[in-house]
Amino acid sequence: MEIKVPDIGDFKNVEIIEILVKEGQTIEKNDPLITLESDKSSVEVPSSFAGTIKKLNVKIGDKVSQGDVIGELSNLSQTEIQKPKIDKKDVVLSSAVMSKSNGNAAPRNRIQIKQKEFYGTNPDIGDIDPEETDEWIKSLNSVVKRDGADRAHFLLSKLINQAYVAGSNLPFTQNTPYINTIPSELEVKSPGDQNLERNIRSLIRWNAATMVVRANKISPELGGHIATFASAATLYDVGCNHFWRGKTKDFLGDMIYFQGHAAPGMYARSFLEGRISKEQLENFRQEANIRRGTGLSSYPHPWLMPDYWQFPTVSMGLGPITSIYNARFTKYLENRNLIPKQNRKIWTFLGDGECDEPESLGAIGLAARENLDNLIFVINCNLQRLDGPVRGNGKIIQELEGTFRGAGWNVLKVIWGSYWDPLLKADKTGLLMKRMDECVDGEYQAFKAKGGKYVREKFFGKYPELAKLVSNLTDEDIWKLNRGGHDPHKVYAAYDAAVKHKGQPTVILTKSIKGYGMGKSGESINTTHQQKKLGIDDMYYFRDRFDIPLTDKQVENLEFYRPNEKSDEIQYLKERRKALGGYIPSRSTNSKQIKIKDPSIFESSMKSSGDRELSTTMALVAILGKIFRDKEIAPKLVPIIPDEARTFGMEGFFQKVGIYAHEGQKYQPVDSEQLSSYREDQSGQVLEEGITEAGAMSSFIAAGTAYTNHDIEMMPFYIFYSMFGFQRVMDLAWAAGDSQTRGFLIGATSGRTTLAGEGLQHQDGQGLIMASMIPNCISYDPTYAYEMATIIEDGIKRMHTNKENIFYYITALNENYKHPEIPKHVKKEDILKGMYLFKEFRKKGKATVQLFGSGSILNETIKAAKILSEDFGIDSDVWSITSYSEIQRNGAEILRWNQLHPDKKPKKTYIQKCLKGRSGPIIAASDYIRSHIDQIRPYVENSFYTLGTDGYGRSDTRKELRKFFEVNKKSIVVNTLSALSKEQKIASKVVNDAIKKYKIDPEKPYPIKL
Ligand SMILES: Cc1ncc(C[n+]2csc(CCOP(=O)(O)OP(=O)(O)O)c2C)c(N)n1
Ligand SMILES: [Mg+2]
Repeated sequence: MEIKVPDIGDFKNVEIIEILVKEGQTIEKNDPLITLESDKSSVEVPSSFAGTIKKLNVKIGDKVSQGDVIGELSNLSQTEIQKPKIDKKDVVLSSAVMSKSNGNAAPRNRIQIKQKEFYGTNPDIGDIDPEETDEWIKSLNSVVKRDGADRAHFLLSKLINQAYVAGSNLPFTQNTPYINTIPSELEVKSPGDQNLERNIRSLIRWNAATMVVRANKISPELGGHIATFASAATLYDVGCNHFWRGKTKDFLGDMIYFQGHAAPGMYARSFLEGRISKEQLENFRQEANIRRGTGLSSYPHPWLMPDYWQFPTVSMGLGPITSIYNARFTKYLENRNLIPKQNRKIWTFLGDGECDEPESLGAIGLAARENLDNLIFVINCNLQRLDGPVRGNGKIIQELEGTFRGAGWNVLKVIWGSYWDPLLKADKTGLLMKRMDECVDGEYQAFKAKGGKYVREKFFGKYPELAKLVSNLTDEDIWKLNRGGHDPHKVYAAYDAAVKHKGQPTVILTKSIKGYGMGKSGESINTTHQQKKLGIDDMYYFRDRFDIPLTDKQVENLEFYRPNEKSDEIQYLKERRKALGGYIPSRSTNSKQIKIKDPSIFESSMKSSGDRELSTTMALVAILGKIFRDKEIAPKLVPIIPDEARTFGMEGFFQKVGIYAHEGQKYQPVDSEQLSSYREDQSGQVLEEGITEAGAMSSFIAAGTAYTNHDIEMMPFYIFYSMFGFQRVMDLAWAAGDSQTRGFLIGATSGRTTLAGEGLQHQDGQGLIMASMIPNCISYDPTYAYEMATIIEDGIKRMHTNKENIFYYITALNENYKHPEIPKHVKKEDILKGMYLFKEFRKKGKATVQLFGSGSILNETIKAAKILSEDFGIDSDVWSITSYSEIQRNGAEILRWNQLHPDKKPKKTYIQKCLKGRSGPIIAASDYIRSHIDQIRPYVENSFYTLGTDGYGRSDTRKELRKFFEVNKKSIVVNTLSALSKEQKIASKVVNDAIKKYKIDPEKPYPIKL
């Protein structure tokens, strides 16, 4: 049977660049036969059948189009490539209002409320017929009692739909009343020993606060937070005692994103557990000048405490977005059968103020869409942020409820503590719920700052019925009416419901008091967030309130308290963690290294491309294609693309390895006949993120830390439009470094003059500088395929074989040109060190210069060298600068050593070694701004001239842009001549003549001003 070229889209006469099979070879269905390359991408053509290749009709270099015969296959098995089958049942129909498939519908698997005692109905002043209202409510109550909440929901949906059909414009609300979601009678009770747990919690509170106060006694510069953990202690305590499972040999562990500035609480617990010493507590926030490992980092930083913290969360918003993508990546690994399905959970703690960060809520839609029931957000709504109330005039819990329900999450509100239950039950007027609903957060904050008498007057006093309801309570009783976030029973019940919930992510909205227990100087007041010193009276109050067994003297000495090892508290604490699989937080790794078995896969990139013109992006895609052929390593590759696969010529991956989609593909793609058809698959490999750089970066972090979070080494390649990389998501890139992420960031279409038509907001002249600011990010700006291949091969070895905690930023270009073979004299290690001699243009000329070029501008430099040699008789050495930042890092390190060792023989920097004995001024040109090049200036001994693309980009052709920014061959020539004339090697007239000849306007303003 004939094998034909399938539909390859709009391309005709495409060149065959590889033949991957031989005559006589037996192949499987889908094995790649040949690789085709257009001017934008290369794509493998797979076989539609299994069989033996009888004959091949084509050779490398042939040009083919759809339908051309590639060869013949015999011994067929008749299985054709499976087109995705569409099961009609799976097709999502556009949903009617409140239908099940709508994210706004009631959450699935909601608790069945059968026997709920109803709080009183809510009288409404605007009600024109309260009797009728009452009848409806009674009917509803009886439906709930008889047939359950689902039936009630069904009837309500029907009624609402009917109202729409009848033409009513119903106001939309996402809110439920301002009460707990789980009715008290349905709460699952904690099996824990409540007294012991309270004691433990109190000790943790004490040690956490004392740690901060002590540090600030040493030096007020050190800072720290007391109020945040004080408001969240119960939330962490219940999780640690009952829910969060550590990593064991058989279980990969739950993952907890702790709220960054609540870190003192985790240290205080670890102290009781015996994992953190008193000395360490005393060294909170003092890490720099003491033995590594004895200081405690201010916030969760895996870089600083690599065996302890897993997730850097303190920059607000990063925890939420990265945890969502980590939860998704966990499902990705499970669905691809790379890790076992163990019903692991990802818990993320957020502040309510933090929810104003776009990153916090920006990806919650994805969590719902992907049915991430492994994800639980806990938002500690203490109603305050740093300066004041989060929503003084509104209610943050209600606002967040609406947002999350609207996005399709399961929402559990934990507003009121158990002391409120009898009051809610006793109130038959509905006024209590009404009052709860109508009070705004600014008022709630004041209630807790001003005491029980104030609450009686201002809250209950508004309605005589409510005042009566609490008439037998003392002011102190009223003051004790607790909030849900401080009630371990309520918190336990919500956590229990959350871990059992299926099909949706859950958010738990807890109400708490900022600075809980800090007394008059902290509790619920606006300045509490920055309170890091407590006066002695506050410390006494704290001790008494939480029954800490310390004498006045010990309190004055700010002593920590850890009960005897054999005490019930310590035993209980340890036993709980043992039962749950070990201590948390804890960071470890048991991943197996990845090794490229066959290094020859990089060899073809070392060869000349002949007459073929290609971009470094294409070279990269070809390298990835080859890695995909290594059966062992291929599954570990994670291509991450934010909707630019076609721009980068990567659409071939769609068919080849599929796009990850947890529901598979429920539709026949519009381009299903084509080779690069859009194929979604439950075990797909590509993460096609859509237009979210922050999301894609979060996926990069998730994949690049899989070695620790999932004990499996994965190789992310996140490819993006370079301008929308660091510039857009720098803080996430910084967090990637802190997280010790391993992987490749590829800044495609990079350079300010390489991307021609797109203009100011697209042309990147600074991404490389940003990359160089991250200490463990290694960046390169390669020009040729052999450089790209060398860097990637080394990167895989360093990160995934040797397990170095680094990541790469590599620029890739979309400019097509011919690629030479790796020059014989070039050592790969020099490419990696940041510079190597590309070529000498020597004819015993008048003078010699050193020309530096990088990225696409190296080609201009080479052209300039030819002109200098041929037209001006100037010799030059042309250097390919693959990484200014590597040269800089080496230079700074060596210079520092030399400065500190004045009596020793100075060491040589790498650039000094390269330029040894090579004279003449250096003219360095790049597609990046001058300061990118200037970073190596302190380590350069020759006179040094830099040409870069400073200024705003604009649309035009590459040629015009390079002329505009003065980085083309003519500018390089003129600048070289000018440098030589300054050194009196040539006459200034030569320079002036060249300026005229090349029509360069010396009076044109500096481009930065244009
Ligand atoms: C991106 C970012 N901006 C600002 C800060 C500084 N900051 C630390 S805590 C805080 C207030 C936090 O309020 P909230 O989220 O409500 O947390 P709470 O302490 O009340 O639990 C601020 C502004 C930060 N850590 N990250
Ligand atoms: Mg807050």
